[in-house]
Amino acid sequence: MRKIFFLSVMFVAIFLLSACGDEPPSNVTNGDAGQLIRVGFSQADFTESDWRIANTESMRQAFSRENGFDLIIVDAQNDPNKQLADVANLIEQDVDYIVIATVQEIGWEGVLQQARDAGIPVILVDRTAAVSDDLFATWVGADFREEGEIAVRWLQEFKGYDVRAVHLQGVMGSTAQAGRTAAFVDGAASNGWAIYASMTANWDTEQARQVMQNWLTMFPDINVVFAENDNMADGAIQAIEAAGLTAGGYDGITIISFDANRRYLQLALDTGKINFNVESNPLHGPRVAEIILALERGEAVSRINYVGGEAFDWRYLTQEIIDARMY
Ligand code: GYE
Repeated sequence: MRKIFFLSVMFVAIFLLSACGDEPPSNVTNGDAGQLIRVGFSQADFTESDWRIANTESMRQAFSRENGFDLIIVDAQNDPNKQLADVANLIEQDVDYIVIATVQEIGWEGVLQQARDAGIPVILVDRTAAVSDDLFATWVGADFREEGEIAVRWLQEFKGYDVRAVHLQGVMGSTAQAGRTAAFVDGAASNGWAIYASMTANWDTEQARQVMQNWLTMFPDINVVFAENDNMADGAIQAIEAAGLTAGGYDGITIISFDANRRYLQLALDTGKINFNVESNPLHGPRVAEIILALERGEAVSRINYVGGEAFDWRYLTQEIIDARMY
């Protein structure tokens, strides 16, 4: 059970822990030093968010030559079609393994069948793909619907039935967006909450700021922002303050966010501007490297590897908690 830093003991959120453990192993090294394992990693977008930057760095560190890997990383730049072409190119390069953080879940049947026909195992990381189980070896990621449900349970506790929300969504069709959105929409329906508007801001701060600026003119009585990542929460806060309003705390517009990047937890501790933040741990590198080495040894790996997380209520954050975090 992971530590949950908010008030009520009722909210005991037990994330499904992965077969790889919830903390990444300290070091993962390919025992066969003479033979580098060639890994092609298709990343959704190098720069889309703090989370993504931490994720890419974690993969680079885990798949180092010192650890016995030869890593090729390609950046899909959040373009689903480019990502399909990137993966097809990795197949042509005949790498030993392909790792994919999908931009979108759909459209993967063809290229993953090519990988299977080429005998290249595919590991899905962070986001998954809407394909039959035989087209990938395993998926390592968070239970995004569970993340959203944790936020909903906290909002019930904090705001009761008086929720007049707007909803900033991630890239539409990505696994994280789909899970968090589903939880919030269902939670709003069962609690009778109002969601005045939902729109994607593609995980991006500036896009979120512009969308929120418009919403503040359309809906003067907004009291909650449900932002599906920290960078969009940041943009919403900027728009709220530019309008002369207050973000966060007990009296401002309640801000809910996801990812729990260190700098946004610090913002919450210092200012209270993010009320509740659900972690989605990005440090998948060692977990995926451990899985590849297990496959190299001919070991079976579980198909689904959920990675746990924590959740942070601004009222109970401390500098010690923040300083102890890995990203
Ligand atoms: O919330 C966002 C990133 O898939 C969990 O993608 C990831 C999401 C994360 O860009 O910041």
